Order: sequence, then C-alpha cells, then structure tokens
Amino acid sequence: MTSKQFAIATVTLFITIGITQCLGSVKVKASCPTPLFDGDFEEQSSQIVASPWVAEGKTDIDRGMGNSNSGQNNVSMRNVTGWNSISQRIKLQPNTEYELKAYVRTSENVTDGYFGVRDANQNAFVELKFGRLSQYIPLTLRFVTGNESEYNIFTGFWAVGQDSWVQVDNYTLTGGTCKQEQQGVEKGN
Ligand SMILES: [Ca+2]
Repeated sequence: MTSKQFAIATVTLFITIGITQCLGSVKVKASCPTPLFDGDFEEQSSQIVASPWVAEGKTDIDRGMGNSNSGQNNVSMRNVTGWNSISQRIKLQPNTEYELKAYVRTSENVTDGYFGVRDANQNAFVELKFGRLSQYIPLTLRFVTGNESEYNIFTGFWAVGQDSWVQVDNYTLTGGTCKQEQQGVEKGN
C-alpha cells in the first residue's frame, strides 16, 4: 500500500537523529571490521537468546516467523510490565568515533524505548529514546568512546502496563582502526 511507504518516510524523518558525544580531544576515523558479533541474529539456534547476546526481561529470538528485517531471525521483546532488552558486551578503542545502527520496530503503544551504549558497569553512556516505530527503521547513533575499552550495546524498552513489543534486527557497528594509525604520532621534534 502507498500509505505504508508514506508512514515509513514520515517516521524516518523523525528518527534521522545523529548524536555525537565528544568526550576526548583525540579523534580517530577509519574503517575496520565490526567489533560486534551476530548482528543479524542468524547464528542464534533456538528461541532462547544465546551468546554473544544477553537478554533481560521477556526477550526471545524469533526464528523463521516472518518478523525479521532480513534473513530468518530477529529479536523480539514482548511484555506487559518492566524492562526488556537485548545487549552485547563489546571491546572498543578508547577515544575513537563509532557509529552504531540497528533496525527496530514496535507495537503501537511503545513510548519508552532506548537504543544505545552503556559502559562496562551498565551505566548509560550514550542513548537515543524512541517511541512507536510502525515499520523497521534504522536507528543510528554516533559516539566517541572515553578512555575505557569495554562497553555494552543495547536496545530495550519499558512496558507500561499493557501488552507491547519491540523487534530488532541487523545491528552494525563501524569505526575504529585496525592498526594504531593516529595522526601525529610520528611527528618527531
Ligand atoms: Ca536477521
């Protein structure tokens, strides 16, 4: 239907938000293989969320249910109350710029969803709040790491007293350098 496409365009407009958090003066930009594993959830072999992903609340893998953004599998969180999320612990280079992206869609009554990065102790580092997303929409977050190298990427939502759900697929994380190539290192004096 054409109304569907219109809805996608409208939502995309609202979600094209790039958040850049600069925590250090050193910025390194290059391309590198992703430090994130099984971002499309195709390696998940059962309904129960397994490594490298970690589930909180009522979070399952949909396998071959036609709910994915691509491939066979996606994550599905569905609950009436409480916090429900998917996360993965990752290693990143300190003081380096990254871009995190995932495709997310929700039931109509979701108002309190979060997509982003926590530190090693699960405290918020950078996050984007989202509400209803009637079709799969790429959520994108640009950030610069601090001095630490361990983080947790996550997507989750608070269910607010009624049956509601969030589905996630196709996570990617780009940025960082494969080698130490910081400009200015070999300056000499
Ligand atoms: Ca998938």
